[in-house]
Amino acid sequence: LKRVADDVRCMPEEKVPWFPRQIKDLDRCNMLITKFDPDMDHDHPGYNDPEYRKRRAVISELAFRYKQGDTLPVVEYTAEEISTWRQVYQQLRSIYPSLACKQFLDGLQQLEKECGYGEDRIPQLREVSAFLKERTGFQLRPVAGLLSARDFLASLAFRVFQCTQYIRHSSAPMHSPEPDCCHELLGHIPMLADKEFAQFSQEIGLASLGVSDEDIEKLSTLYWFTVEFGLCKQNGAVKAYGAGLLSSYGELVYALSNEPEYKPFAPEETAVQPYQDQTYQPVYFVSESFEDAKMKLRKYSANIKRPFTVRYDPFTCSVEVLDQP
Ligand code: HBI
Ligand code: FE
Repeated sequence: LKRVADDVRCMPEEKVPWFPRQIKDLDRCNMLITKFDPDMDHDHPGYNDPEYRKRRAVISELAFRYKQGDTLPVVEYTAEEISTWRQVYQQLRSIYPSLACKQFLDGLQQLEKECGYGEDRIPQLREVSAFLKERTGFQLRPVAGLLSARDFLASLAFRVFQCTQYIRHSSAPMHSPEPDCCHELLGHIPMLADKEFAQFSQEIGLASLGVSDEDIEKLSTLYWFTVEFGLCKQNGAVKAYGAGLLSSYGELVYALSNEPEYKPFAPEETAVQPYQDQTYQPVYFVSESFEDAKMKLRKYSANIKRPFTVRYDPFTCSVEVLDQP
């Protein structure tokens, strides 16, 4: 059953999908997709490990109980989990300087200096969220796994990043079929500390509020080829800024190897490009800069059909809904 906005002003026969108006409403943006869940997916590396699945259930429970405004739960990671983190951190850290974009390297360096990032411990969401809040106003909330694209994108409109807190199975430290804390903390967080990128992320979120399923699919594809797998030009070289790349040693090297196809980022085309969530991408989109990507996205979003416009009010952390002029 579709949730329908009760007080969005529009033609009587037009039904606008429900969307959050206040940051508190994000407590309702919790629709999980079980596609890569270790309890459901037979190919998940943790499927045959009851201990791992028990651990995941404990950490999921923290996310299920969380309400907007609560202090973020702390997880005491085990020696085995920290060992997995160490392997991922060491391997990726060594290739970042040559392959990651400047904004990412700056963010990571600050996190290492001021937020306890390093190979010896897994950073806690609570301290990372406080760090981001000071830099770009982004904050984290814990989530138990993959969310529906609509709910995930909606939270970005409020500068809230829904962040998993469990770690991948120790048998496969270099690959995870689903987002985990390595992906979030190494891939996403350093980028969310950049003002321009934070704004880009929020604008995708705002563009998604109340749009049709077809437009959600397109925005979700745009998100995929930018925030997750984006490349950008920097001083004449191409660098990675997508979190899916910056949290996967294999795909990061591959993406910048000249083997795949490269296309210039162009939202109309990017939004309908089929993508891969099981293997490496056959094609990557290259932005001229974040500024340029943001401008192009803005132009694209302005053309999405919606019987109203939205504006974010940072003082009340709420979305104002205005009639189309
Ligand atoms: N859910 N927890 C979580 N993390 C993501 O990065 C994520 C998601 N759901 C959908 C999604 N990403 C993207 O594939 C886009 O569809 C928004
Ligand atoms: Fe991600």
